[in-house]
Amino acid sequence: MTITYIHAADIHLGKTYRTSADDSERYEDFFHMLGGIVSDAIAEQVDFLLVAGDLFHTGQILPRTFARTIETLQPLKDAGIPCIAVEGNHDWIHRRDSISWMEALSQMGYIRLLRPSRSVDGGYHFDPFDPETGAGGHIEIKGMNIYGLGYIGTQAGNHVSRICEAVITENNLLLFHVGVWTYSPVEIGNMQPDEALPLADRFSYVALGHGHKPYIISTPEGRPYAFNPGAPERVNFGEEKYDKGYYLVNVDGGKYSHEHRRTSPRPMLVATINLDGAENADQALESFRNQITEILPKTDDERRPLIEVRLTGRVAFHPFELGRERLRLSLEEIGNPLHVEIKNHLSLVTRSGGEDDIKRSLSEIERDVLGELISANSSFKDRKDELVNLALAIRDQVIKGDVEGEELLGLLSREP
Ligand SMILES: [Mn+2]
Repeated sequence: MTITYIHAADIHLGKTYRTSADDSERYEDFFHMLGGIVSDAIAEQVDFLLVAGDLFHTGQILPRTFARTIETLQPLKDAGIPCIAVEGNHDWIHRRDSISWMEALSQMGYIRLLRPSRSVDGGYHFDPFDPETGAGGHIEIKGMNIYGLGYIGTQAGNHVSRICEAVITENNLLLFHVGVWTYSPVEIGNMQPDEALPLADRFSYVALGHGHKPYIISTPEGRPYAFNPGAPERVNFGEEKYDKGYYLVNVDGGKYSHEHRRTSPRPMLVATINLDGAENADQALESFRNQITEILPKTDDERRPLIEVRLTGRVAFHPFELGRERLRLSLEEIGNPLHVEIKNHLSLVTRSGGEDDIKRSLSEIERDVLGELISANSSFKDRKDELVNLALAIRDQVIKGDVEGEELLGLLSREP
């Protein structure tokens, strides 16, 4: 018997930029991407579609995000193709109401949300999925046993033996929102390759999600067993060089073959612009414009790019003079970006020259100012560095514009 399925992950529906005027265009990118995968699933007549976590960008989504998700998944539901999903760190962290958006989708039959139950001694149980309640941890399709595990955080590696113990069937597949260290580009939520390896004995295919870059992990004998498709869209800056796509997998008589199908994400550019030696802000701006014009890729992609610019170099004017707004206007004129982030790392050199006169960079000045303000209060004095870092982290999140107020509060309540 032949089984065909699509394995996708990290769709991040609902991501937008609150600081951009054109956020609706970006917001639609992610639905468009999922819609394309749904169309492919129908065209390929797959037996099921896997979403290995982070269907949503945040735990608390807007009602319109829920409505657009239903609309996007409707053709799949109508075609009778099950969408089997687990929760990722983004879907999960803020769940505090009695029912999550993922659970609601599962009850309504748009996804089959798999989640194990736990016994008091920490054991895992994968109860059969019940379409009536939309809950369960295990589902069987055409003789393939599919198990689902969402995000269990940094302890994932310690749980592998208990997960394997809970599975007594043959011909198994595991959906698991976790990264495997060194392969995964993210730093949190990974396990070590040797911790993951026992999964290879129990599961023919481990469908990973979490890191937005594709990778495949093999046993020491060279059998690939764990697959991470990466996010199909470019979610964050830093993903501009990753291959983007999902896996189309075919199982024929127990033999697996996979293809990483490329998707077409929005153009993204991260540019470092060196303004070293600029005498004044006008000269720096001209150099900035010339360099950006050079760097911008010549493409026939109609979609407006996402651009992050890092300014570096020592200049003879105060870095504040080259204001964000001037840079932004120039960028808009040259590159017509949908969204821009500017990081100013310029440092000031005074006229007299010499090493002693190199003034600190903008980020050092920021740290000094914040440090003075914070240590002015004697009860904060001992925690100056920690609180400066926290203030800067919150500032960065606010500028990025895609975090909830609640998530920002979470940063504040974090243990030191
Ligand atoms: Mn993700």
